[in-house]
Amino acid sequence: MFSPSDFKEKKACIIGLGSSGIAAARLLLKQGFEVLMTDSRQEKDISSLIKEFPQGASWEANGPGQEALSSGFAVKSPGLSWSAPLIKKIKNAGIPIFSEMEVALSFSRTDHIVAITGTNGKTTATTLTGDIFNQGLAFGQNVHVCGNIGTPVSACVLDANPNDVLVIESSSYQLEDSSFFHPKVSVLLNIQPDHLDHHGSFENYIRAKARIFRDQNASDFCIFNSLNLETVKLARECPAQRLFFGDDPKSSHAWVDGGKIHARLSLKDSPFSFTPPNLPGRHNLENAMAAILLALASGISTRSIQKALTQFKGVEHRLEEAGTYRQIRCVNDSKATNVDSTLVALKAFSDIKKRLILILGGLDKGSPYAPLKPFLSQSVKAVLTIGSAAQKIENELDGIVPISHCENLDKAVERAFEIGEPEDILLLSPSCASFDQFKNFEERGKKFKKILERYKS
Ligand code: UMA
Repeated sequence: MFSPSDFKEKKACIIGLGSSGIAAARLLLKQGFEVLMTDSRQEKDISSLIKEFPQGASWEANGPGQEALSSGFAVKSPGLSWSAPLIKKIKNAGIPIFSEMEVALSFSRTDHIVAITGTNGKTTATTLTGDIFNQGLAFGQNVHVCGNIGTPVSACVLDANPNDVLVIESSSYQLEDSSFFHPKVSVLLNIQPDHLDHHGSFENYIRAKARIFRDQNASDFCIFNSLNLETVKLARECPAQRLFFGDDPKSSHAWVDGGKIHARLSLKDSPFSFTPPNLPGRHNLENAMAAILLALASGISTRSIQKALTQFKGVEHRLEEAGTYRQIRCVNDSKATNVDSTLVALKAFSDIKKRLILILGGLDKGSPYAPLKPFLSQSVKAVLTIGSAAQKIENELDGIVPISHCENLDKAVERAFEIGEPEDILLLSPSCASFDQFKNFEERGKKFKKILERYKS
């Protein structure tokens, strides 16, 4: 466990010059540490970032150099694998390595921490949780939403006063690295195989996820999805009070019935009833059930919870309603960078028979596209392929639905409006990374929305 006093006067080596590394460097400089930032990339690949480096920190490319290997401790960015040569060399030099999140939290003045993890849905559940806290906190109290969602914990931890709440979206990478992490309320939304290249095996990925509750105690809460086998199995080893969302009112703390979410902290209690956010899909009900239980366990009033649920419009690029153009409803799910995420989207539209026009493609991630087949034949009238994965997708999905090869988003949208009819749904849910044609999935989603504007009638 990282304790700043153990490393006073020691030089900090920040590993990885992404957003986490830069924020951690800034935080440690403010705390009076000498800071060196290292990255395995060449200098030419870092030059555009230099303007973001905090004043007072030294840095090196092509690391680790001698200076890095003589540091007192190191801070690891979450995306770096423990098998990366950069990490291995620093570890082999006997330098203790801590995660960015753990180092950041060692400077926290608040212990009001809630954390959300899961393979899918964590950004939506985290955003909704932040909104609920914003509605429900007392005057003068603030909520800081951070972590995997995009703002590193290091970037906001010093802004949090002792009464404030940190709502942390926690990825398996951040959890794997944390030797100590103690949220008062945690959520395990679901676990499906993901990031196996990083973790080495599904078992390692599950062990990383389990760290969300490992350091909790009996006065804390952990929320599980009773319909997800892996989270149910993990619940057995959880030291906190366990709350389950599911579909059985007898054994669940939250469930859906008659269009309402019913939730309670004890199976003996009568439930409170809430109207869920107006968003498509069972997964969004699960995200809402988790956020409601988290809020009840944190003492937020039912009135504030309902207000936030009513106002919640979802998260940009996650099944985001992108408008209706020429009577075709358009949905931006650019965040779907893997097949599982596209499956979640297709399940959300499973009652739409043959009315979906689906844009697939981008940079292939090595997984098969075959799991999409049953949903394609049920709901999809045409697939439009883009990007470098197009050919692979066309080969694997051949014969299921008509496929048009469109190369890029512009052409795909153009084709969609050629073949689309009133009440069809155009869904961008690519199953692929975006890096072959875009900076990231956000840029891809924004481009999609921009192109759609041309079709205003
Ligand atoms: N690097 C090396 N050598 C290597 C590999 C990487 O030097 O062998 C360097 C890279 O050159 C780069 C840095 O390490 O400079 C990258 O660090 P990073 O990958 O941790 O990226 P950050 O910008 O710090 O972003 C991270 C999270 N990224 C990952 O976990 C991959 C962001 O989650 C998160 O928002 C951010 O911290 C703030 O907490 C993104 C993500 O994709 C959204 N997360 C995964 C997911 O959601 O599936 C887990």
